[in-house]
Amino acid sequence: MIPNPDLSVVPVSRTRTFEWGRAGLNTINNPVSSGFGPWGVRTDTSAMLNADSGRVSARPKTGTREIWNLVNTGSGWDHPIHVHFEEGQVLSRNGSAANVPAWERGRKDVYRLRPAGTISITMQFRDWKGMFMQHCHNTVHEDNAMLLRWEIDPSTGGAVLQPMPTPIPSPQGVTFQAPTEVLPGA
Ligand SMILES: [Cu+2]
Repeated sequence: MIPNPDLSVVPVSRTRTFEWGRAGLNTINNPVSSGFGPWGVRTDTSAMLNADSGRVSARPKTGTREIWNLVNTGSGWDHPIHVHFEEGQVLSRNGSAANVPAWERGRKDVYRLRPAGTISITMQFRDWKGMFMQHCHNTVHEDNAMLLRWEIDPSTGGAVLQPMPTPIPSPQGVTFQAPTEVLPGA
């Protein structure tokens, strides 16, 4: 295995917290773009929200590094959280780096979130721009709204259209519409 990239040389521009649990609600209620619970994700101080592909929940800036705290608010499930398209490294489990075994210290994009546990990860948003998602990879959860959209904000560099239109699939093909909601402070 090659050594990990040394992310400690990149300043942390922001820390976000994503809580994964039940009792999600939907603020958009678009029957095409919305998912409906009971599972959901709380982003920082937002409500516990069901998925909606029209909602942008986080907008990290190109080239910056962030720390994301993933929190399991329940005690009955493991949630394997998959963050699309950018690799990360695990900093700590339940607040301590000593809780991260050697086999979990490599470059990762799925993070096992244990019951009632917390895992802190760090990523630098590098080459890939645009619309991404993160979700629990338990099918019964990702299909029941434990999924959110995030988008790399190119305002510090990069030439992409912003914001990306939301794809709306149908049997007749895909149409696009403007994002429905951007969470305050995203
Ligand atoms: Cu899950």
